[in-house]
Amino acid sequence: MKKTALITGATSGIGRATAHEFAKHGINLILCGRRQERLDTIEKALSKQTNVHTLNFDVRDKKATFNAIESLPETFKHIDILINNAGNAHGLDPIETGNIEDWDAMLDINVKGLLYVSKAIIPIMTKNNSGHIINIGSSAGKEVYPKGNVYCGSKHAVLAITEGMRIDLNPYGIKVGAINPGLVETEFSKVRFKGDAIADTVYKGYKALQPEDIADIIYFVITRPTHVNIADLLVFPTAQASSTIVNKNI
Ligand code: NDP
Ligand code: 8X3
Repeated sequence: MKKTALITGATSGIGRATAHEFAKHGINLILCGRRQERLDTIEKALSKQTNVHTLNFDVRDKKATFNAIESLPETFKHIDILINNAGNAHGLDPIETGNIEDWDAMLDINVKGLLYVSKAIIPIMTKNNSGHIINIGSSAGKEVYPKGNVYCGSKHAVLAITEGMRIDLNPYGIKVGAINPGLVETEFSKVRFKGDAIADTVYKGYKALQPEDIADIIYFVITRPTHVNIADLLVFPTAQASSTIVNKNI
C-alpha cells in the first residue's frame, strides 16, 4: 500500500526538495506551509506523480495546526511518515543585544511548532502501532557557535525532544530520528538575515549542501527495513568541518 507523508515547511528548501523526492517514489503527500501560492505551484507539479493535499497553517498557531490536521480528507488521514522540517534561524546576534522577537520566533517555530504538529499526528501513529517521525535538527543542535545562542538552543531542544519521543514511542513500534545538516543552500540565510546583502555571502566560496542532498538522505532513512531506525545523523558539506570551520576559497 502507498505510504502517506506529511512534510512541514514544504514551500522551500529541504522540505520542498523532500516533497519532490517522495513524489518520485509515489508517496502520498500532505504538504504544509504558510505561502499558499507556493503550495499551489508544488501541488500542481507533483500531482502528476502522486496524490497531493496541501495545508496552509502557521505552526506557531496551536489551534490552526490542530484544525488543519483534523481537516484532512479520509484518504490522507492515515499518516505513516512525519517530517518535522519547518523552521529557521532569525538573526545572528550576541546574547546581550539579541532581539526578543527573533528569540520568540525561533522557540515558537522550531520547538513549540514541532511539538504542536507532533501532538496532532502521534495519536494516528500510536493507534496504528507504526509510523516514522523525522525531526530536522541541525549541526547547531550538537555544537554551539558564537552568536548562535538561541538558534542553537532551539536545535539542541529538537534533539532532546527527538530522544524523548523515541523513548516514549518505543512501545508502539514507531521510529523516531533526527537528521542534522550543516550548511545547506536554501532560503535559510535570507530569513536569518532578513534579506540583508550578507545573506548572499553565506554559501559563497565553497560547495554547500543542496536541499536535494538532504532529501536524498531522508528518503534513504525512510526506506530502511522495519527493524532499522536511523536515530541520529549529522551531515556536513565536505568543505565544512564544524560550525565555525569552513574551507572557503574567497
Ligand atoms: P527555508 O527557509 O528554505 O525553508 C523553511 C521552511 O519552513 C519554509 O517552507 C517555510 O514555509 C517553513 N516555515 C517557516 N516558518 C514557519 C511557520 N511559522 N509555520 C509554518 N511553516 C514555517 O530553510 P531550510 O529548508 O534550510 O530549513 C528547513 C529546516 O532545516 C529548518 O528546520 C532549519 O532549521 C533546518 N536546517 C537548515 C540548515 C541550512 O543551512 N539551511 C542547516 C540545518 C538545519 P512558509 O514560509 O511558506 O511558511
Ligand atoms: C543551520 C546551520 O550553521 O547556520 O542550522 O546553524 S547553521
